Amino acid sequence: MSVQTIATQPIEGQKPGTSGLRKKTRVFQGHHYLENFIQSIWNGIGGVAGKTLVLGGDGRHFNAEAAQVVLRMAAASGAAKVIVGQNALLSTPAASNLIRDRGTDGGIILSASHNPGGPDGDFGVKFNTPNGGPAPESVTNKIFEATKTLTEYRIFEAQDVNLSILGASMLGDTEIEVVDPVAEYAKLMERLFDFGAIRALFEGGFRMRFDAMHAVTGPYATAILEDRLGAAPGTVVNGIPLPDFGKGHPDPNPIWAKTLMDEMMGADAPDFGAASDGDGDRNMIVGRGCYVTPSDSLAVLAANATVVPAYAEGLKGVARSMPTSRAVDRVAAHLGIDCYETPTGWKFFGNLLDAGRATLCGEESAGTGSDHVREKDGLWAVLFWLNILAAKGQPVSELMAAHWRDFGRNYYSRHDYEGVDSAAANALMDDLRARLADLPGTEAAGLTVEAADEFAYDDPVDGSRSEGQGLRIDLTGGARIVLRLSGTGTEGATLRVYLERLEADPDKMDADPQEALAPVIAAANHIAGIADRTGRTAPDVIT
Ligand code: G16
Repeated sequence: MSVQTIATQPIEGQKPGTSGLRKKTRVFQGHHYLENFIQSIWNGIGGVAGKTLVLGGDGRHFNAEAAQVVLRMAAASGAAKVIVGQNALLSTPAASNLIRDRGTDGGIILSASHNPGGPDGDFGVKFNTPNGGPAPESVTNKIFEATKTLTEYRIFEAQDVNLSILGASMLGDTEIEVVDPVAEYAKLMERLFDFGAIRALFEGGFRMRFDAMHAVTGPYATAILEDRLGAAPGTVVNGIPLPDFGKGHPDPNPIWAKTLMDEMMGADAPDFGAASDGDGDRNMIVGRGCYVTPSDSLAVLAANATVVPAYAEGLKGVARSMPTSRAVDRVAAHLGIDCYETPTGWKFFGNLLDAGRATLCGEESAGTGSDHVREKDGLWAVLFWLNILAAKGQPVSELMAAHWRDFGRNYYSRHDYEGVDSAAANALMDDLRARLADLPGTEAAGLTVEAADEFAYDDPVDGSRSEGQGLRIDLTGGARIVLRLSGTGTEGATLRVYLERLEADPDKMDADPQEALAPVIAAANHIAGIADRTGRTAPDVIT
């Protein structure tokens, strides 16, 4: 066993996006590609000599091979210890928990989240800091700078470490500890929620379906829902993680979790349905005949938080990403707590959570979480819902109807135009940005523009400023359009159009969201010229 120093040169485009570096799997498998990026992480964070790291991934194609590379590179650069999930598996929230629980210097998560996997799918690498959260821009910028000047990387020449057996071994002078990926996380969930009440709910005949989408959450969901909480065997479906996610798209939304949606909308549907994504940080919540948008889910969790033991004392504050609907703002106002609006990307919540300004955070992109870890957490959100349902004894549809009666309903939808020519997408955004100042007072599809700007965020904790975070257009009657380009895609550009309208009339709260939002959709097309600019007459994905 010896340390090899391999000459290399910078590879273009290794710029971390919304959540780490995501590329086609074949790109990551290219000559030096992964090694260059890992060495750049080490260089960007001031080296790993003497440090302890956590390592795990979502089990997608290339996960196992990449984990061995990371271990050999950590050992070659003098890491004291790496704590690895068995078989290189760790959900993103479980990794965040381990980083915090063990007081480590951070961790590497191998995942492209909800993006499809397999040789023709996507792969990704993200670095999380010692607080357990995704590296903030100040750190990812340093990593990106390091990719541009790299001339060599260091790697240990050694056999693969056996990651199937729990326990410690040595790789050179670096200790490798293989841990059960589920155990610590399950204990954390048991501390947060009223497991007794949830168990009693299942004992009473409550039926649930959890679609793990052949991604990392399967073992977690089976261990917690079926083994510990007594949900009927078979509650968890698609529970075995597969490298290609069973050829599915592990994105828990009504489009990609269609089988679950069909079951929940059908005759004899279970009481409650849920799904999680590739790396277990996203969630979808659906009741019998009633889909709950992620924005509404955040609002409901905030409104009912005190039924959960961990939040019984109340919330310090809440936070949502800017494009997320403003449903939670209304709850926060009612509770008299602060509501923060951050750019898209979980990393922006980290400072608020660390500083004790926010307890719950959420995003329209199916992410919800709290200060228990520093990542969004799919299964946590599901358990939170179960805890509320157990305490309230109401079906999801009734709970939602009551919530809307109390707070109003923020009709909400996101329209995605995928694989758009990057130049055309940028031109659309540039042109709209240039016209923002002239929009207030103009009319579109019968709605008047009240305000328009480009969102910039001043972090109230560290004072850093993040600009260019999406174009927002406020319309009459509490309606809003937001446009931004996705930072997680790997092909062309994805234009996201977020649409929202507040309905305060209790008699109009049962409409189909696309119909309720029709004027806002028309206004968005008119103002941004989407069809002309992109050549698309309809979005590829509507959620
Ligand atoms: C990541 C980020 C989220 C973000 C989502 C979508 O989620 O952590 O904060 O909302 O991507 O980002 P974009 O709109 O730029 O594609 P995940 O679950 O993919 O890690």
